[in-house]
Amino acid sequence: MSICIRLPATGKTAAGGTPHERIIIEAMKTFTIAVIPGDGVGAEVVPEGKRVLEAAAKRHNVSFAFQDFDWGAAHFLRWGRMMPAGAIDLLQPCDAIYLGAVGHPQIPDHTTLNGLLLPIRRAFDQYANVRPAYLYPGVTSPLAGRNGGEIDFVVVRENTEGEYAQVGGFLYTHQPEEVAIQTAVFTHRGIERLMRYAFELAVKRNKKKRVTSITKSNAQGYGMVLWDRTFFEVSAKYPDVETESLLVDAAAMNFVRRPESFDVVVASNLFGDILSDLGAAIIGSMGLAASANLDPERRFPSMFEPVHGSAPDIAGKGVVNPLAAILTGAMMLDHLELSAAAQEVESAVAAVLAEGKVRTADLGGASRTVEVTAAVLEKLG
Ligand code: GGG
Repeated sequence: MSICIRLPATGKTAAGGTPHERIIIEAMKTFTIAVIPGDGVGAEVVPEGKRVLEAAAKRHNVSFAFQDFDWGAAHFLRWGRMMPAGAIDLLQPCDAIYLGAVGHPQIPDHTTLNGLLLPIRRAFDQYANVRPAYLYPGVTSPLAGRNGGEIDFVVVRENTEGEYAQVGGFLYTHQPEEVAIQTAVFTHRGIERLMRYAFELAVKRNKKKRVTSITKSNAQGYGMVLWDRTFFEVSAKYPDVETESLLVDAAAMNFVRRPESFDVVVASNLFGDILSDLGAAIIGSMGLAASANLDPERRFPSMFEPVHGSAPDIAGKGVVNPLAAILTGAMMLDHLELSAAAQEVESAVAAVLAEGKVRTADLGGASRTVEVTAAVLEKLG
């Protein structure tokens, strides 16, 4: 069994008597990272991400103590649970969690998701799911006439309540009159803190300074009405940030028709999940979509995962694109306040994509997973 141990922070130790003998030892800061490769291609992309993280850390005099947890579908098939009963306690002391993917053809998707991913997001109050959509120079968007850098927005998805609250149940199970009730839960506290995060992000990005709120209040007259009201309430505190409120259906159209107009897009759990996949598609590949499940208050470890799933159709073949996991690692570096290292990883990925020589099949190439990582490591220097 692995255990996360929080290691001491950076310190300086002075030793020796004479100035000649006095050696200043910089104790290297070590971050403990819980690693859950999970299922399918998760087990292939996570080792690649770790290699890049280690190389980036070395350049900045920090290190990572990775604690691997073999949870996921294989654990479920053996023990009947995606992760053990005390899993949350084991993860809690870690500085961050690095996750691959969950999902297995022999296990219902609601079992895998509700057995691992969703409970971790909720237990650690990772209420902001941040999913950037950036069209890298050298990558072809399926949208005609879009050049590198022209699509550049971030979907901020509510991550602990809304349509994923798991409130409901079945009546008359497996009978012709069966009823399933699935209740969405929207709280003012939950929406307000997410909206504040989205507005702060628009200010920090300092690009278009625009927040687009995704709603469906024309049809959903309670939860989405509270959503809209809270959006306008928070927006009043940010007079320098432009606002827009779009019905989710109109937003889906506009992701295709005018993606360049978006900066920060704030959405409920379900709408954010769907729109961020569309975001991944228009930037050229799901294999480039990174994400962070953040507890912005840093009370608990945040979790970093590529947006893609376990992709059983290509798992085990060594051909999956590792760049989503690598860019996810860069988001983790940024969260750990290693922003220079994060920037270097991002630039290395951008350089590989701009060059266009090494790329996996999802981007029209024939390179293998490890070749892409090698190219990123070479650019990293
Ligand atoms: N990268 C983690 C993973 O396997 N995601 C697949 C998935 O379906 N996620 C749903 C969600 O993000 O709520």
